[in-house]
Amino acid sequence: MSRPNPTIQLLYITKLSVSRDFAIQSVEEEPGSGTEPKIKMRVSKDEPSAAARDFKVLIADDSRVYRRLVEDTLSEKQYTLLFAKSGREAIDLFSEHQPPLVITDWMMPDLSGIELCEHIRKQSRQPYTYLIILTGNTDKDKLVTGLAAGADDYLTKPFHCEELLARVGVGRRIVELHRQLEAKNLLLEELALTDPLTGLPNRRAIEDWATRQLSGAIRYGFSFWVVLADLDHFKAVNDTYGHDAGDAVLKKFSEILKANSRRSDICGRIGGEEFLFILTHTTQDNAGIVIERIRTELEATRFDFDGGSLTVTASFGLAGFEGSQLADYNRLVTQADVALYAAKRAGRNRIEVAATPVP
Ligand code: GH3
Ligand code: MG
Ligand code: MG
Repeated sequence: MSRPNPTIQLLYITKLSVSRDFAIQSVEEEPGSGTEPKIKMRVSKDEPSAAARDFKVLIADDSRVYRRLVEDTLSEKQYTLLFAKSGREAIDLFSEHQPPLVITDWMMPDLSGIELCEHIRKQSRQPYTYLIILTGNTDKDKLVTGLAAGADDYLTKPFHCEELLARVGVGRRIVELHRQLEAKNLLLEELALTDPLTGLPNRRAIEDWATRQLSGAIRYGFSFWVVLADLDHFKAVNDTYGHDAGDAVLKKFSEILKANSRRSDICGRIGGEEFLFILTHTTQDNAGIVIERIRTELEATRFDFDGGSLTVTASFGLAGFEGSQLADYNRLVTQADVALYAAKRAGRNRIEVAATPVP
């Protein structure tokens, strides 16, 4: 089959029989020709990219003609296209598919493009949605209103197909930049909440988690236990075997802690050789059994280094409650700390339970 001549052609369409080999360049109303638009077409030169296929574009327009014109323009990039004949339909499709780019008409029977933009912006969803208003209205005031409603770009009908493609391309670039930024922010957030040596949550992460869990424990009456653990005579490990040996001990203790904590619990390193472990939905006796298991596992672990081999122990302080109680996270940590130092004073390598009841 021979391909159409790539030079610009003019033709009238009545049944929207636009060939996929063409990309629409502009649309003009022919005077006296009713609703039949006159379109200029030219052959697409671009190859579709694989990434484009994963990029969803929602087109909201009550005009069948314009939906089709936008479809034919964008189809050469092989974006995944979604079509809405009304504002309501656009909202439904948007909620269902969360497309990163929306091209909307201004005037639609039920909801205007402006209202659609405002609706999408109100959702303040992540990642970013790039909004293009495509309208017959050339009034500059309307452009300002559209941008103020949250649109990123404004294009007037009849559109130049290369311009629409280029502007959609800009939108895609912006959306991809937003995605990269969000991914980096997520990573930074994760790093800010992680102890780099052990990969465990750090003090801040535990505090965030614990504060939320504690309010659940208070409201729903489930148990909440705070365990503070501190390695015994750890300074001597560093002094005798070096800092790397000390780090290896810290990592091993982290592994033991993690292996003994349920997914619904949290354990982390809060600094130096101090660790925090929080258990919920368990009795004091069972919390004690878990901590005892951790204590004996560490005690039984032999660390071999160039300079020799050693065993390390840890002391533990436990504070918390079973049943409905009013409690404060920092107070519980302080109580666990007091219990921990009682364990240190009593000879180390042991567990002490906070004596004072939680007020
Ligand atoms: P105690 O039984 O009373 O807890 O004695 P300790 O020696 O464990 O306690 P101390 O607070 O005197 O010493 C803590 C040591 O932990 C000192 C420091 O060198 C070491 N330390 C803190 N952070 C790190 C770390 O990230 N890596 C290594 N290797 N050592 C650390
Ligand atoms: Mg110590
Ligand atoms: Mg210490």
